[in-house]
Amino acid sequence: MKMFESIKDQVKNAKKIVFVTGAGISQESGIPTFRGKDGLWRNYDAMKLATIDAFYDDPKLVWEWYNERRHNIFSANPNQGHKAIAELEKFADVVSLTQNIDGLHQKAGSTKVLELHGSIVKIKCTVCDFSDEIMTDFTENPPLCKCGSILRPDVVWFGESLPQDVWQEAIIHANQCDLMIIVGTSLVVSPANTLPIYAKQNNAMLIEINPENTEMSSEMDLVIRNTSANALPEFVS
Ligand code: BJW
Ligand code: ZN
Repeated sequence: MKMFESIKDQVKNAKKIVFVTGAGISQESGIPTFRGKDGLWRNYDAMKLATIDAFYDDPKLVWEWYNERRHNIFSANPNQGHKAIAELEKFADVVSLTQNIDGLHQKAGSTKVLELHGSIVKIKCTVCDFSDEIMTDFTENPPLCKCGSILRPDVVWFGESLPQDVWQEAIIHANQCDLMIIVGTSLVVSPANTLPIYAKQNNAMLIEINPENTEMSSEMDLVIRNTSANALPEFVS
């Protein structure tokens, strides 16, 4: 197919490729997205649960949400989309900037992954500087730190800053790339949705892979209206 030949050429000729990924890339691994019909959990709006206020109002409820998601994520496998990106990393300069906390890029074999919004396995204390990784469930909800304060998932909620070192590094990669491929994100959440703007400043080509229109579809050089597990393998085949 001619269209895919030209994409393959773009990929082959690119000096540095940056992927910006969101929940949609893991949808075909059975992990729900945040918005649209998927964005409900027990009738709660996922967007309202992903805030520090929701956590302090009802930490038990927010922990139940993360516990369920952690179970789902641990039993999930990377799909053809994650695998294609990992494959591409073997023969091109590829960095993945992900908003996802599910670790599926790494599980697929990607090694250059920056997690902008934290990770489902990480926890930290709401008061002291304790942090850790969890592989099994806590016996108590909400779990408590040795200092007596409540532990929280080490993820980035609305109104919170992204980890500054990770964010600064992400901007550098976005500034340097000549091809940015934006996959499975609605691009409504800042500051992650500014990454394509940094790339554009370097005259990078922007490709979007998403079955639906997004906030920035009109800014893209090319839009592929397909799912990521269908579209991404074409980039490496
Ligand atoms: C497929 C597919 C398939 C489906 N294949 N595609 C007013 C008050 C306070 C703050 C703000 C405000 N106005 C703006 C802000 C800033 C705020 C923000 O952007 N809000 C907007 C919603 C308006 N941002 C922040 O607060 C950020 N911090 C910040 O700005 O710090 C500075 C600051 C400090 C203090 C005050 C104000 C600013 C932090 C944002 C943190 C976002 N956190 C979450 C939760 C992470 C942890 C967790 O996972 O639980 O991150 S929310 C959620 O949204 C999650 C996601 O990473 C993120 C993005 O969602 P994503 O990935 O795009 O998913 P969806 O569901 O939206 O889209 C899926 C897409 O996939 C769709 O397009 C589908 O079509 C597509 N798709 N199947 C390919 N098979
Ligand atoms: Zn503590």
